[in-house]
This record gives sequence, C-alpha cells and structure tokens, in this order.
Amino acid sequence: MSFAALFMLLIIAQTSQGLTWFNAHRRCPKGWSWFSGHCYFFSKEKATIKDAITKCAYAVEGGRLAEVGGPREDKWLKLQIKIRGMNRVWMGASDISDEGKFLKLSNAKSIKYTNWGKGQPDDYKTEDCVELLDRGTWNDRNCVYKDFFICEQA
Ligand SMILES: [Ca+2]
Ligand SMILES: [Ca+2]
Repeated sequence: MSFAALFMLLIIAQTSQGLTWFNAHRRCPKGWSWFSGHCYFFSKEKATIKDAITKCAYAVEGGRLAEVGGPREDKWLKLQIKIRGMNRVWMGASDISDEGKFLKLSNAKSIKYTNWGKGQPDDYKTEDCVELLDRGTWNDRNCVYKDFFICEQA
C-alpha cells in the first residue's frame, strides 16, 4: 500500500470515528444527557409518578421513566442525581398490579436487576412506586408523593 493510500485510509477512519461520536451525542434531544446508548432527562420540578410518566412520554418519542437495567446505569444515575442535588427521584418500576412483584412501567416485564436498600422494599403503609436515592439504593414509596424524576429515551 502506498503512503498516499494509507494516509487516505487514516483520514477516513478518523472521520468515521468522529461521525460515530457526533451521532451518538447528537442523538440526544437538547437538555438530555447521553450514557451508554441512551438519552436521559433529569427533571427540574417535582411531579407525582403519574404526571412524570406523562411528561416523559410527551417530551420525546419513546420517552419513559428511566428503567435501571444494571449496575453501570445505576451508578451513573446515582452520580447524576448527586451532582444535581436531588436526594430522591422516581424511576420506572412498580408493584401496583401484584404486591411484591415489581415490574417495568413501560412493558410490565419483571425487573431482573435490583438494588434495594436495607429492609426495602417494605411496602410501608402501601408503597407501590420505586425511587432511586442519592446514596445509591432503591426504595419503594407511596405513589402519591411528588418528586424529581428521570426520563429515558428507549
Ligand atoms: Ca408495594
Ligand atoms: Ca419503602
């Protein structure tokens, strides 16, 4: 291979890498943050879980309350809410249909990864919604409360 051809290949490789980076970041709507292939929005106001679901759905196509699928996402979200000074946020899981059986709100499938705090979920005086706490663990909480929330674009 000639030096010129090698040089061209190098330029193409660099450009496509740049484009991949650009597309990955451009994919997120304004004000949303990118992490590991998904876009996330951290609310600036508190809402009941019902209103939070509606707000996420109206914000973007495929918008839903964030569903925490694994430890990496969990850690990143915890860091984000800490940075933003939120001590608790709603996430997309509930056991409202079958007590003790927590399902994803977007598709009613059971959640595989969990990170409950000590003694949680305890369903204290009926707690059927799930919140992520800034200390990094999850808690079931009564759905009537207003709280900050995280949207995720599926
Ligand atoms: Ca419950
Ligand atoms: Ca609880």
